[in-house]
Order: sequence, then C-alpha cells, then structure tokens
Amino acid sequence: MGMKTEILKLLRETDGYISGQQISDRFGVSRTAVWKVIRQLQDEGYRVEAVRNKGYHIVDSPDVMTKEELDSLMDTRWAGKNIVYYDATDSTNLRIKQLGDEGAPHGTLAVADRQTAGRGRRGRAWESPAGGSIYMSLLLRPKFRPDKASMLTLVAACSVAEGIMDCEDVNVQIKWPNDIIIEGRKLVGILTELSTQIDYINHVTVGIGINVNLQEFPDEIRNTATSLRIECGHTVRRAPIIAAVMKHMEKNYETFLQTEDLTGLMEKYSALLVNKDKDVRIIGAKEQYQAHALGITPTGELIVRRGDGTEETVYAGEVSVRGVYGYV
Ligand code: BTX
Repeated sequence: MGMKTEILKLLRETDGYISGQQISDRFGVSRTAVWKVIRQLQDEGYRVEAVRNKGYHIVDSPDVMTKEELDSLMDTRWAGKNIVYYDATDSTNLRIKQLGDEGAPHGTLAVADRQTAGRGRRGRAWESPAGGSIYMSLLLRPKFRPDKASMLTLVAACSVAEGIMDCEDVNVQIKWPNDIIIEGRKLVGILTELSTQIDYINHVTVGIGINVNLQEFPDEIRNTATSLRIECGHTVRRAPIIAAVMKHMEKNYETFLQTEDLTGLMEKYSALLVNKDKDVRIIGAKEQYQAHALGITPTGELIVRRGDGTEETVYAGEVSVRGVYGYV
C-alpha cells in the first residue's frame, strides 16, 4: 500500500485529530511530505481540516474514486485486492481479459470512471458516461469445469445486490438471471465472459455496471433505466459500494465453491428474485410463450409452469424473460 493510501486510512480510523508529527513519525517521512499528501487529498475533493496545534481531521469523503481511495476501503483477502484503475478505457471487461491472459492474479479488479466501448450481452452496448457510475470487472481463476461458469453471473448478481443494500437504503431486486432493478427499472447490468480450453477454464471476467450518480439517460433507455442518485435522492459514493460488493463477492464465491453450484446461495437469491411467482414471457429462439415463474434450480435455471400445467426449466443462454406487461 502506498503512503497516500496509508495516510487516508489513518485519517479515517482516527476519531479526532491526528498531528502532522504523529503521521510523519509513523511513516518516517518529513512533515512537509505529510503536508503534501494532505494537499493532494484535498485537491482530489476530500475535506481534510488542518487545525493549528491539533493536526488533521477528515471531515467528509465525497465521491472520490481513485486507486488510493479504493485500496483504503477494500476489506477482503483476494477480491479487489489488486486494483487497476482507469480514468477512461474502452471496456473494463476487455482490460481484465487482457490482464488475465498476461497472468494477473485471481481477484484482480479493473475499475473505470468512463468506458468508450462499454459492452452488454449479445453485442449490445452499455451506456458508460464519465463521473457518475461504476464500471468494473473482476478476474476469477476457477478450477471447475467451464459449464459451471454461467452460474457465476448469479453469484455476482447476489453480491452486487447485497453490497448496494449495505451502503444505501434501497430495495433492489434481481431480474433473472442477472439484471438488478429498482421498482422495475434497470440499475445494474452484469456481463460474464469466459476464456476456456475445451475442458478447463483459463479465466473468467465478471463485468459489472452500476448506475450510481447518473441523472439522465439517452431516450432509448429513459423509461427502463434508473440510478441510485435518482432512487435515493442524494449523491452516492461509489468507492464504498465497490468495496462492499467485493466483500460479498468473496464470501459468496467461496460458498459457491463448496458445492460448485448455487445450493448455499439459493435462499438469498430467491428472496431477491423479482420474477418469483410472477407471470413472465419466455422468449426463445424457436418459440415465445407465457408462463408462471416459480424460482430457480441449484444450477441457476429458471423454473416455469406453462399454461397447461407442465413445469420445465429454462437456461439463461437460450431464452430471455420479460414481464407480461413490460421490461420486468
Ligand atoms: P444487457 O445486454 O443485459 O443490457 C444492455 C441493454 O441495456 C442495452 O441494449 C440498453 O437497452 C440497456 N442499457 C444500456 N446502458 C444502460 C445503462 N447504463 N443502464 C440501464 N440500461 C442500459 C448488461 O447487458 C451487461 C452490462 C455490463 C456492463 C459492464 S460495465 C463494466 C464491464 N465492462 C463492459 O464493457 N461491460 C461490463
């Protein structure tokens, strides 16, 4: 951890004031060097008070998203422990795929303030303007078979929902398999991509886009998208959400590994599932039909009951699901 990260942590952990001398003793640097770091933090937007004869005190951490801010908040063993931060990049999924090919460790996290080529599923685009959202991708190196990897999307959805609700007073739900919504509008998109051989996984990229402080959307998604800012009515800090999501992701991933399926997460996921006990339209390549969604299986398929009473499971890769009256 760099000195700036350490000083930031120290300021946060100190209730009252901490003197410049205490900080400089702790890191073995001059008081001028300490002062310079404090100035940098202030320039980045932190409100750090300096009071003569008392020292420094952090008053407020606004929505700063830097590598130091993220490192200072991360409370995990591996998830998000190796952060690569970009002010702008094409797509954090592409960055992580490349870092994965180059041998980056399990748990490496790419975070960007803006994407110039944000990607959704099936070639769709993800709106990724600057300054208000979270665009991040996590590198995983599982040892299980490639056919199990699609379940990681559900693990991620659960973790993102939990992380958001740890930080903000909102009720989010999951639209199967992996959209997170508030009041029927899309708040989060998740795109999981695999790099595999026939029988083993090289690495997995779990890409997560969360609309945080966006207040406007392009016309095409104006009626279907929302942000935390819109739902909470105040500006939301991104870095603590990233840290909270990583904390849950680490825990949920380890639960997943115990059975290599969703058995240990079923209860949580089902409680968040918006489609449960709802009528849905199943849109497949060959047919479309209306059914009643009952829940998910331990391997992540949606269980539906058709009008004639027959039950079946549908795979996320093969169908998409709409509410009978719209997006949800
Ligand atoms: P998806 O295919 O389910 O959703 C894409 C669709 O959602 C678009 O066609 C559009 O209708 C709508 N949409 C686009 N942008 C937004 C937005 N900001 N908010 C709400 N709705 C939107 C979901 O794909 C997967 C998205 C993953 C995004 C992350 S960001 C970090 C990582 N890097 C990257 O390039 N993608 C992932």
